Amino acid sequence: MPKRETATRVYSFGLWTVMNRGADPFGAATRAALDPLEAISGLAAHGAAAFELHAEDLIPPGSSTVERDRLIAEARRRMTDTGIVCDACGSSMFTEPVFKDGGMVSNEARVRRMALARYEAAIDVGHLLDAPLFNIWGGRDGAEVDASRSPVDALKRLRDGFNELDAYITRQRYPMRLSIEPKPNEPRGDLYISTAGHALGFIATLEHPEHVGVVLEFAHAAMAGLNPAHEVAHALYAGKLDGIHLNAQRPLRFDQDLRFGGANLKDSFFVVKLLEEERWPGPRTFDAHPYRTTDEEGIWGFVEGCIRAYEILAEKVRQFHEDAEVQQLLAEIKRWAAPPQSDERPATGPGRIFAYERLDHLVFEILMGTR
Ligand code: XUL
Ligand code: MN
Repeated sequence: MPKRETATRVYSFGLWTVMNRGADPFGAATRAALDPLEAISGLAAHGAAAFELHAEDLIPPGSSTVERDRLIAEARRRMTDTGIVCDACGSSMFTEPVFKDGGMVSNEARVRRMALARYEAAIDVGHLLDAPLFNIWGGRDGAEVDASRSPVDALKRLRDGFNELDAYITRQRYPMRLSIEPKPNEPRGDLYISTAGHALGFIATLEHPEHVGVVLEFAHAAMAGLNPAHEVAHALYAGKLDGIHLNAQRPLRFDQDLRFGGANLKDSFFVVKLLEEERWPGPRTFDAHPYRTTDEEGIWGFVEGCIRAYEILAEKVRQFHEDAEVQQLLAEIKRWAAPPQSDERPATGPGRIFAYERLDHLVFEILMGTR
């Protein structure tokens, strides 16, 4: 397959992806922790032009201001040396016991305050790394016990929280947008902002909806049993796709975060097709975990594998566009979309020209490399 130019496409990884130690709910870590600074340099050396982080990935909670500043200066040095940029920042407060019943939605006012302070501190870190986006995945903002809180009250708390964070960014004059990353469940039984539709509807209720967009993750859509390309389409249509997290996820399972290309061949193709056809300019970010069986060295193969999977699928998209039979079938479909010239009724019986069966099979052949 010919190598395609990558100049205009930025690949990005969450720092947490390569720092992941292979632990799961049933088993302890299987590899040593990668230092965050090494993660930045390693990603740059293996094809990433950008990275995303939780502030805590770089700066352990409880660090002094001096330590924070040292780590930021060191990260910036790595960024200057390699050319890699930071495209988004967030906070991993969801790991901490104090936020066990939520950050912004907690029933305890003091915890909600702490959550906002924690987000604001992380926004500062993002700004110091020149991140244009602060992405919030509220991993604990959900419930198992619906009797504990009205879901409407939870949404009002989220609204107040997002409005406050937006006001903070404006007050600080940071050139930064806010985004919401929806997910249906995990770690909570149910998260309040579950899908693209939930996020877009919620954003419309904020004081400044124009400051806030969405980051959509392939696996999160798949976990909800939705078509990931259709999810992405909703955000694109609304002009609100601020980020994409690519990975893989088999249905009816826990949040697997598999390497992009590790499952969902056809759905992955259609997500790549959509991003490429729409010329979406944002970074292609991977939010996946190397398998638990992968050792420290294997992590970089995982990184290259994610990028290569995207490149191959983008090449398949190009092949789809250049395939004469595919184009002829699409042209036929288009002809029927033209305004009718007569009052002839649409035929409904057999013989209808929509050759979807063939079109779908051609996609299969292209993906299999048999065409
Ligand atoms: C969790 C998830 C997070 C966010 C960042 O499923 O996707 O890693 O992307 O907090
Ligand atoms: Mn994600």
